[in-house]
Amino acid sequence: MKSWTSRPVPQLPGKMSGLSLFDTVRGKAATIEGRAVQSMYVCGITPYDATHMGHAASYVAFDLLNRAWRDSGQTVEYVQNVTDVDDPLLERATATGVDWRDLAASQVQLFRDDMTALNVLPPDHYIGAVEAIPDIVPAVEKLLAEGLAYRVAGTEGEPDGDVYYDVEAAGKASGAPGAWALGDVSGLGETEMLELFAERGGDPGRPGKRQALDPLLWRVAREGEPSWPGASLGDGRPGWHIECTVIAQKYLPAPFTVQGGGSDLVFPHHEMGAGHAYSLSGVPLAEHFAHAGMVGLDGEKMSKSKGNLVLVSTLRAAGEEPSAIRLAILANHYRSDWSWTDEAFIEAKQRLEAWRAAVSNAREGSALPLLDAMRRELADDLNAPGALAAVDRWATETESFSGPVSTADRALVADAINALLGVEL
Ligand code: 5CA
Ligand code: ZN
Repeated sequence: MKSWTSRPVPQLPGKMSGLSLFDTVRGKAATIEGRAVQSMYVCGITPYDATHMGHAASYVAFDLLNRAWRDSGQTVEYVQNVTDVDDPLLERATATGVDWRDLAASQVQLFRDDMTALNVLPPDHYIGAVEAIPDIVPAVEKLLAEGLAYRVAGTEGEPDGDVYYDVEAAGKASGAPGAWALGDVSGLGETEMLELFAERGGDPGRPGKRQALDPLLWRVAREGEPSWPGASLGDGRPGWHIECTVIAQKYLPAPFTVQGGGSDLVFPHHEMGAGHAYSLSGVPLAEHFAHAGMVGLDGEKMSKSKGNLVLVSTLRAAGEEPSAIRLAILANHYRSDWSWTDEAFIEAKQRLEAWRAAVSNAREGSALPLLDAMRRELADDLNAPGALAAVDRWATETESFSGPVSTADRALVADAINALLGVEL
């Protein structure tokens, strides 16, 4: 699938060092080992509605990581998917009388436009679930052949042959160091897992499953639903977790450095993906799992199904500056849960104006210490609010400065804010 185009990242003198990132599996910050090439998979959108501030915040979070790695002199291989066939997409298309393909295509384009506007660096591979089906089919066949997946018999209204992942068999089969067993990624107990599984696309009550938590790998064709050739599986469409696993394994090394997404993906999505990957390859999917907090509106999680959305595209259409939207997001630590408010957006706009005014008054020698301070904050688990506070302090000092303006410092401060925070002044 076509990705989007990024604006150039300015080169800065020196580099960031000693990056640490909170790792969900370890439950604490981990030092990310330096290497020439880092690799990252960030879960993409399900394109049935426009990008809301929650999605945007999750992509801005991992964009900070991308930028931190680049600033450390490392190359980044970045892959993102689009869940361009899934129940919510098909349901929305039916409800609105739009062809599901047209709905997906239009929302993906809107997402690309939003990401470009927000200066989020694009993935090197942007892969739709549909285009990955030829790679997913043999992966599911392999799991079946190894006894880590099974077919469920049809019941009234459901045809024969849906394929499920056997979490218990997979957990027992691994056993080696670094191997996966259910709960390793999320650290959750069974009761919590069951609740979340039902909430987040799982079907714990499906008759014929060996375990309530076994996730779907392949859904055989149903009347009125799109389907693709599945070789020995029969026509059908893929489950959600196997989609991301297969795409990540195809385009990234094993294990890759960071698997990212919002915290609502910890379970079951990243848990099951880690299991699928280990079952398929015998090595872990990723070295680290990192998750962004949930963004709400008026205290409730922002979600397409609740309809309480603040859309990036609506704000853009109203003439709001993408740099201000980005600053409003960055005022919150990526791991915290927070709510979008008009007041905070007004503050972000004021901050942008204050920074612009300060940059045009930059004092000689003031830029390098600021760059150091920003790098220190961002190397510490991507502490964007800390980096913003460093620029605020610099801006306050600069405001009262009345000597000659340094063009070199002016350019370096603007470049640092652009390269590290993705905010264009
Ligand atoms: N297509 C799947 C991932 S493979 C999916 O979850 N799509 S999504 O459109 O629902 O979400 C896209 C990304 O935005 C995910 O990382 C998700 O965790 C994140 N996200 C969704 N809602 C919020 C929210 N309210 N706050 C923060 N992040 C969110
Ligand atoms: Zn995913």
